Amino acid sequence: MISGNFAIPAAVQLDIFRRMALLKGNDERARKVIRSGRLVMPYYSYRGQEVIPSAISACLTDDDYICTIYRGIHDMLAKGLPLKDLWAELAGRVDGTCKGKGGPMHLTYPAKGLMVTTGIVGSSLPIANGLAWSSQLENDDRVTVAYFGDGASNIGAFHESLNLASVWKLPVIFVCQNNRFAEHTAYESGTSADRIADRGIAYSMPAARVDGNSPSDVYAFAREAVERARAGEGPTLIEAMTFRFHGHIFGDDDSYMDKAEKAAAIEADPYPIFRAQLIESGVATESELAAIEAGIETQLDEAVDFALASPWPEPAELKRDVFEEELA
Ligand SMILES: Cc1ncc(C[n+]2csc(CCOP(=O)(O)OP(=O)(O)O)c2C)c(N)n1
Repeated sequence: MISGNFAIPAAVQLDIFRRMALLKGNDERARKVIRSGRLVMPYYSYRGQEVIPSAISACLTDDDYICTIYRGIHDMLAKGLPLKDLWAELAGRVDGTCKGKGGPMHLTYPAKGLMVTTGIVGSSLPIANGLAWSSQLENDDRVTVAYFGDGASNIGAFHESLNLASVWKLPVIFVCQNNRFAEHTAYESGTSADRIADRGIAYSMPAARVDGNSPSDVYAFAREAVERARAGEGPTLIEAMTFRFHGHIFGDDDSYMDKAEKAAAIEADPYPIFRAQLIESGVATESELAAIEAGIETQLDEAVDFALASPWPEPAELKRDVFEEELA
């Protein structure tokens, strides 16, 4: 596992913290709103995994692309999905990113390079390859990140995508968020490799397992990967070790998760640890960080109210933007 205290500039640390605070606040709000009965939706909590997209997004520009999965609201938000557009889509309203037709599992926002959220396990990778191939052909300097879980690394599309990306030297970064579970199946019960990063060797690409709780480790390795991709040197596989604090989906009975392992992971929650580090190292004061968090709560209040006041789509909306030729 790549780890260590890579020094990253104070401004970047604060940038990563802002993204993490947004992600954590949003997840807590989503679960609260569902519990209140104001909104009904399928919800896959990403709580515990905030560091990974926060540190990676700090290496990307708005023009770079990402593809992610149903448990990917954190990936989208970290790269700039506006909260109001997100919440209107969660609520299935016309002001949502997909005009209310996508819902929480199908978010898209091309203005920030957020190209697809998919519910088909493993399918973020071949789509990312397609985007990266278009960047290679257009020579547009964009990098594409494909996010996926550890379970997805056992799907054929993972292997086919790594192979082709390596042969064609595509500007793509494959980021596995190894949260130790695929739905209700523990890692060891479904995955032959001790480390998913080892699978990169079979496809001749740089690969590493990194501590997904360490903003500096994720940032350092992702930056190298982005530089390699932009220089035309091809793909990278990153396996970021993390833990899913909640069950697979909201309402899931998580009795299949080892209680001691879960308690230890929550005890090692990277958010309060990073927050304390920023204060100790003088990057920010307690009141500055509290102001960031309070600002996020206000934005969330506004986003939820905006979403629930937004109109429902009209029936005619069902056919719009679905087929190449609009039906009468
Ligand atoms: C092709 C396919 N097979 C099975 C499923 C059912 N399914 C939904 S989530 C999931 C587990 C995926 O786990 P992982 O890739 O580790 O992602 P995580 O949910 O942990 O983020 C499965 C098997 C699916 N959606 N798509």
